[in-house]
Amino acid sequence: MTSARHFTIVGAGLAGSLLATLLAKRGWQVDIYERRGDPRVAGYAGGRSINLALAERGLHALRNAEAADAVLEKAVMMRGRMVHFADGSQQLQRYGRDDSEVIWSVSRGDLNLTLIDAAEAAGAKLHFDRRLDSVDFQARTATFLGDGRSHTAPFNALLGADGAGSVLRQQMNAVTPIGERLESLGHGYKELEIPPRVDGGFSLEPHALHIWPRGRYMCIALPNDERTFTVTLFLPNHGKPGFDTVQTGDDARALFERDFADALPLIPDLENDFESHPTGTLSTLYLDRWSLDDKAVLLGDAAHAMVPFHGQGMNCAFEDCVSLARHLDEETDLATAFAAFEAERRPNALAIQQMALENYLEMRERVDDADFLLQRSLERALAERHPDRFVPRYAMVTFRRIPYATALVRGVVQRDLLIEATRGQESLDGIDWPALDAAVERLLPPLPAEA
Ligand code: FAD
Ligand code: E1W
Repeated sequence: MTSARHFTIVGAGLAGSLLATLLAKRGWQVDIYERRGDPRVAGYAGGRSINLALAERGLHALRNAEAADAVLEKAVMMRGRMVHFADGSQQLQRYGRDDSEVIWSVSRGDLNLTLIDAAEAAGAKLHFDRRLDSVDFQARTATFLGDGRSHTAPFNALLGADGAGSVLRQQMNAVTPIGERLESLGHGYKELEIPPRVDGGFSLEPHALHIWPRGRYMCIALPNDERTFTVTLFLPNHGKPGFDTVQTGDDARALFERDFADALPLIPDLENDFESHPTGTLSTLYLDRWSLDDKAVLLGDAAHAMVPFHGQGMNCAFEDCVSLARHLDEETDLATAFAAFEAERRPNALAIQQMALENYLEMRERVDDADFLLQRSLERALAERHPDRFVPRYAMVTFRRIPYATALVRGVVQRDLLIEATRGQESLDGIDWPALDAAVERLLPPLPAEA
């Protein structure tokens, strides 16, 4: 591909700043417009520490941008989920086989700062306090608002990394319908903080993602490198409990006293956190089309926002960036590159959106269920007997880079095998191993090794 290329990226969030780095490193001209102020000057908008789980797909994309080491320096390793049962007991359920199969808790603000620095160092031109307001696709101009006035800039191609509420998406849809469908989950979330202990240490096991599953709802907590945890309470919008009945700090305390008693003493500002932090909404966004000929393409949450229960929204957005950069390398014209990107990524986005929805049910009501635990123990046994064929779905999503759509299909085959083989069993003693091994070899071709 020629080097006389110019891209205008909308949004310097996680995907936008990584994409800017990847494209600028190819010697292309990149302008990136961000609604918020420069976080290096103003501090990261929001201020609170919010963290995200970074897994292999995201890490691999960061390696591509030579940003992985800087990110891992401040990350906290999470080896498994620590399940906090209603009776107060806890259990660490390892995610992977060993410490090569772990996930990382990273601060959203720090990560964004690192990527903005990387984009600038690679040669991208950053424009802060510039909110995309409208696009004239005919004239190829985009109008941004900021500093109390409007700024119109010509563009060659617009790359939309402006998040779930994408203005670029709305502007594209106004000229050619892109089949937008927003499916609300009917549950929301609230973030709360666990400070360090008085001696400065972590208040909970640091190397785990903590989960308090409670049937229709749950809490999770991820560690921050400054020894705090960010707790996220997920609740239905309506019901008992629900955000319509749990409204005040006192209501929240009563809920925690009843259902999250071991977490309550760790959250000293529960009432204030609950009342002062906004309640987040959760939805899945489906689009029929992500691109508009050679003029614009969407990626990340702007194209496929998902519910957060697999911890893959950012990981998937980062994978989008690597894919788009590769298609721009490989195809000679932009329209073909955008179409090829969309054809590759849309089925995979759909697959992880579905798996993320399924994981909410699994997290909140199944991690403490006996049938489920027996299936998981058979799953571990089969994974050991057939390491190249039987890879648990969670591991395919989290520790591998095979397409999400492949993980979804193989996951269905594996789940059916597990259900069938454990039907009526109380332990693994009665398993017909030769028959099961034969079924695995028949139904699950070996997965290719990953470089
Ligand atoms: P964003 O990060 O939202 O970035 C969009 C950027 O565009 C922002 O900087 C915004 O200011 C800017 N912008 C918006 N509008 C305009 C405009 N009009 N003009 C200019 N700029 C604009 N993912 C994981 O992988 N792991 C997790 O553990 C995880 N946990 C999550 C927990 C919760 C509660 C939620 C809600 C999400 C979680 N996610 C997680 C998902 C993850 O946050 C998103 O998938 C990810 O942020 C998407 O990146 P993005 O760059 O597409 O969008
Ligand atoms: C992860 C917000 C969030 C982020 C996550 C995960 C979960 C539950 C949530 C999925 C998981 C890391 N998960 N954890 N344990 N089993 N599945 O793996 O990111 Cl709610």
